[in-house]
Amino acid sequence: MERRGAVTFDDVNPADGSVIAQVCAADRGFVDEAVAAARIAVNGEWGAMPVRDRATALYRVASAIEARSDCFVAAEVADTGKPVALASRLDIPRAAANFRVFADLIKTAGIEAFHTETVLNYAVRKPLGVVGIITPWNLPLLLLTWKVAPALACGNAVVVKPSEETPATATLLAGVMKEAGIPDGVYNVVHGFGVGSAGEFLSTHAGIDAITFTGESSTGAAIMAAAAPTVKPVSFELGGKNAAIVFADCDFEETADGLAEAVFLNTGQVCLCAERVYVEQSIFASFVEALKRRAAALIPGWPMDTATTLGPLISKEHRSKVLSYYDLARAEGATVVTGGGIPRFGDARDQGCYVQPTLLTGLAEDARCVKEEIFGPVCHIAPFQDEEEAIRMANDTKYGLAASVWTSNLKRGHRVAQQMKAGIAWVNCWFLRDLRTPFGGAGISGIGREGGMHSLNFYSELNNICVKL
Ligand code: NAD
Ligand code: 6OD
Repeated sequence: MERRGAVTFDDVNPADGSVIAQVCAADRGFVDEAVAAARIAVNGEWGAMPVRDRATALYRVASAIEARSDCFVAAEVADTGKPVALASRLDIPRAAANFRVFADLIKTAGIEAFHTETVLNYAVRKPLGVVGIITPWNLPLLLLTWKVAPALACGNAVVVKPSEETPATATLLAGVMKEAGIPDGVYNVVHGFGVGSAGEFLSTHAGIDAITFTGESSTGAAIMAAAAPTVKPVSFELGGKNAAIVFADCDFEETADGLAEAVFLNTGQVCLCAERVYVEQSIFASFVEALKRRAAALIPGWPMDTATTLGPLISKEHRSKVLSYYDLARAEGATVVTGGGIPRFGDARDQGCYVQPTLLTGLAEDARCVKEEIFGPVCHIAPFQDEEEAIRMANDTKYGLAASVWTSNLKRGHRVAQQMKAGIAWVNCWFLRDLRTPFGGAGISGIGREGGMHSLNFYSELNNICVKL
């Protein structure tokens, strides 16, 4: 169902500040209608559909995304300003993969059973009901489908609220759902903002059975409070201030390449990006130089140019935040190794949201720029003397999302990775994701785990049946 005539807001292309669409903001009544439609779907054909048929429907969704890949890529690039090469390689293929992986998994997911001489206990998996899904702007379709796919696999219906910055691909997905034969009411999109808008209407709604959210830690706290009166289960994937530890025995060039990606991919707007890089003293100076060379090699440009490797930030507001941290870093005594400002193009991109990739050194470990998530193409690089000091500095954070360890000593790789306070710790790699593995954060980086069976368990009601034999 589409609603016209409501309040609208601008969808802005961050590459040049142009307005690319008007988006209808859902009012409370529209959210009510979406939740009601979802309830009918979950209580009807969809909720009752045999698992094999549901999985087949999800495979059709994956194929339909792939068939319309160019359209999804163009929409994602226009909304986010991310390089077309990145959206084509990561965002859109991963969206299709999310549906395939969870379709595979639901078909093969077993149940728990405990059998004694006198009693048989076994669990049955039922849909939770109507799931509210609230997502951010950095990897819009990837992160949305990471939640939609397992929720649908478990027989739920969903009401999704994509970020106000990136409404396009969630909307296109509705067309794909229809094409793929997903019944009406199973996938519903409401657009808008947080407080006093669709985000709040959803998280406080009595007809929503669970909320799954990806975004800032402070937003997670607000949603948790809003969801508390109706006792909704919540799953939160929140912010990070991720550390990388580089030992002198690492493969130098491979590590510098890996770290350049970990710091600058998606203009640093990936929750898993490394914003704190700790380098063993003996290679510190040469490693800083190696990262500086890689920062200089990035190509800021028009997002649809296949040569572009660095797009703009998402919005003017976010750029002001990132630039305020560049200024704060100077005030806190940082050496700006490279960057620290805004690039000039001499064309419409000067109306966009670009910033220079930036490397900082020389900050104290308690500096705000070392403690607070910036979410831009920037990191602070600090030297360490030994393994113990590196682990202590890496773990000195309220966050706990991701970490990476770079060393050719695998024994040390395992040892250090296992001591990281982080939902995921990579050894000699970054952002390699097996979708069946647990994903989530420690500390203020999240609540719960999604991925593989962890997702299926969150999106299901497990009922235990106890039979006296
Ligand atoms: P955000 O928290 O500002 O917004 C995320 C979503 O929440 C948006 O749809 C927004 O409209 C909505 N929202 C905002 N306030 C709300 C409220 N009070 N009630 C209900 N909904 C509300 O985050 P963002 O700026 O879109 O994304 C960047 C943040 O997301 C960073 O902190 C980043 O680390 C985090 N993130 C985390 C992960 C992860 O997997 N852990 C992944 C991506 C992004
Ligand atoms: O790969 C994923 O499943 C995932 N949730 C990635 C999160 C990236 C954060 O920006």
